Amino acid sequence: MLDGKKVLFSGMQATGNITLGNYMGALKNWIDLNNDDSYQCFNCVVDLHSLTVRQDPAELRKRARTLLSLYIAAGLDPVKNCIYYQSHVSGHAELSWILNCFTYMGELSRMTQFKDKSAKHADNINAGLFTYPVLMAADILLFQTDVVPVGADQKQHLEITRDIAERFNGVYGDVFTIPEPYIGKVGAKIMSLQEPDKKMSKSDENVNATIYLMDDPDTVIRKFKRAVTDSDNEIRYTDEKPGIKNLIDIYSAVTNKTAGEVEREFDGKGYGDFKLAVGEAVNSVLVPIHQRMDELSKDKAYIDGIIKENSDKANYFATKTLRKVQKKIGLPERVR
Ligand code: ATP
Ligand code: LTN
Repeated sequence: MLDGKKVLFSGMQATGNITLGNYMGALKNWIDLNNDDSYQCFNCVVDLHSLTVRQDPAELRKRARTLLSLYIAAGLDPVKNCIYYQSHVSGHAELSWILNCFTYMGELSRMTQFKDKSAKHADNINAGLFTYPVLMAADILLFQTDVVPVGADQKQHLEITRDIAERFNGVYGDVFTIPEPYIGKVGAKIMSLQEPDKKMSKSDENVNATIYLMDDPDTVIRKFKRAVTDSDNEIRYTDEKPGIKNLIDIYSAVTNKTAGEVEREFDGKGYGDFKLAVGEAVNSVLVPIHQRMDELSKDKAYIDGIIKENSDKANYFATKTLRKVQKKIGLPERVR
């Protein structure tokens, strides 16, 4: 708790272009949860995590700034929310080192994301890729976080975060708040438009598989028209029709309608009509974000101000937890 409010923490990597999956599984929930004012929110651009895959320096810097602006363009209020870069708060890396010493090799080697990413980047299986979940645990525990809104693929990382925190608290008393994941009911796992049994991913080589948040309206419509479905032309929410199920999920997430309501709305209509409706619904969300991004790109001073103010704020809270941890484990106190 912070100032009587629950703490919400979440982050996104500054790697690749943000997708509709990132928006529906994560960003949208950050915005919705903050609307009722009952949370103190920290929304981080986890640029240190991005380093686990080789990055072009100029590109990484640009993407990190675009992502931070996108948080605001999508509707996060930079006054209510602490929107900042992970690399501007050194406590993340410091706590991560300490937590590394409370994490077992065995538990890290069970992480499916590590297995997937090391298969994908076989030429660069670095130690950072392996300890990635420990840095994520540090992000979360540094702010005494109560709730972490993420997509379904991050559930395992939340579990290890809780295990590390409980292990630490077991030795030193109640130092860390034990966080809960928040995984939305709709949109927690948006699938590829081309291979609907695979998660929609930033790094998919087939650009038609992924809707990027910055795709223009015509591209969005074209990608939905080409989405892989099946041949029976019936709009029904079932695991046997993964392509249509995914499109219903996307439509539900945008319109707040249930799967049943969507089935009834499109009863008797064909896939062509439905795909067009999904594309138009998605565009109704994306177009205002594009307009706001355009405005923000012209206001460098405004974004700079947010970066400065929020990193000071995040540093203040992070340092509080870090000092407590350092004291508990026996590191020498600072002399003033
Ligand atoms: P990659 O696709 O390259 O593996 P990523 O998009 O999963 O990267 P992040 O940017 O760190 O990696 O993800 C940010 C957030 O978006 C996380 O909370 C994650 O769970 C969520 N997310 C990512 N893809 C999807 C998806 N297809 N559906 C729902 N949520 C998603
Ligand atoms: N691993 C996350 C990104 C991430 C994160 C966090 C999410 C890093 N630190 C802390 C929530 C809270 C991913 O989505 N790939």
